[in-house]
Amino acid sequence: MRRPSARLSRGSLGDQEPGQDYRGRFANEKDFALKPALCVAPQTQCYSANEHMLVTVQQHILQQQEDQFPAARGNFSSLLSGMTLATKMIQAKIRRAGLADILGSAGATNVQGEAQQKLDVYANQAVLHCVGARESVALLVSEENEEPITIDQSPEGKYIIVFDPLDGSSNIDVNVSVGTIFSILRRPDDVHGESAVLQEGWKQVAAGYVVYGSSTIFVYTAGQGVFGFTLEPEIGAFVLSFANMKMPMRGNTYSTNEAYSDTFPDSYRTYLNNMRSRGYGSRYIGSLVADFHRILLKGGVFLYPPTKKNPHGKLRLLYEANPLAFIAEQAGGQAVAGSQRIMDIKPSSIHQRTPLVIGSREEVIDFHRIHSAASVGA
Ligand code: FDP
Repeated sequence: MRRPSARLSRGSLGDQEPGQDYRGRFANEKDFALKPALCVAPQTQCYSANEHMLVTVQQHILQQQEDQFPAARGNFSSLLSGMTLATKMIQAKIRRAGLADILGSAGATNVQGEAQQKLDVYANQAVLHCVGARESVALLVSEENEEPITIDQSPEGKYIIVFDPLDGSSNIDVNVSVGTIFSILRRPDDVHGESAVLQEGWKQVAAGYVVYGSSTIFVYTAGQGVFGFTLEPEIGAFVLSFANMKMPMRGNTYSTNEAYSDTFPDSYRTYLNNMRSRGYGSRYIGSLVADFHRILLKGGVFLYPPTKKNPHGKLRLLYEANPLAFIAEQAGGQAVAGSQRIMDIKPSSIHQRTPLVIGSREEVIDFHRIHSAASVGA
């Protein structure tokens, strides 16, 4: 793939990105000090878009890096700006669903054996096009492609982008929120191809998602807190709207496909019964990004347990569970698969599935306690 020169101004994140120190830790509670103009709060702060004080995602990344990594070369921020461009293209298509011929099946199945929607195909092409052309990309891994796509095997190819271009795509045709999820890994020296991608989640350099809902929101972490940006349609830019996001320690809802609960392992059923007996409500959209976004803002827990149909869980470790786990932990929450921290799982294949329990810290601790007791008793 031919790439245009994409170097950004000095001060953006390049070789010295954060995100390398998550081994063995559940929650990273580090607060990140931004310049006063951005105003950090101990709790998530909502910004009303004030035209005199707009902070775009690009400005925000540059400002973070200027403070922390003054010698950085800009490759990393260029990657993130490739992602934001792709997601703006995707959201523009989604907003025209029903007007243009973009709803329905594309007539093929993807590597997961799932029917590909036309928008799945478009979203995949948009990310491949926008991110693949950026300098420093070594490999791209998409839910929609069986094999990793090699972009640059030279030492300049430093980063691996792993993504689900359109998550929750079975909801597209019925006007329910969908999303894009991505994770950025550093390519280990002299390692190429699939084995370069098979890294534990704690090695992620950055992760994020976009939820195409009543508004379009971009949420990301580079290991220094979680920040949310709302697409301002008038100017076509993602504008800072949630600074230093923190997930509430508890919520009052759980989110799972209860239709499968008869086939959940006992510990998951015990945990659900426990929450019901404490008066919890249920909220399940069936679009992971949308369900997670609600939990990030309001607290609670999302579960996709092993089921009879999917004994290893349904969700994908590398481009669904890991990026959301990184964001959850950075916001003070947790993410586990049974008794194991999601970000400690060593992947054995790029499309590996995993069970997932993710959400507020206290909720996941409750689950972990019940699950561990069941394992000891078994
Ligand atoms: P979808 O199949 O519509 O793409 O991983 C994909 C996903 O949606 C998640 O977004 C969602 O949380 C989950 O699957 C829904 O699965 P169920 O239909 O089995 O509940």
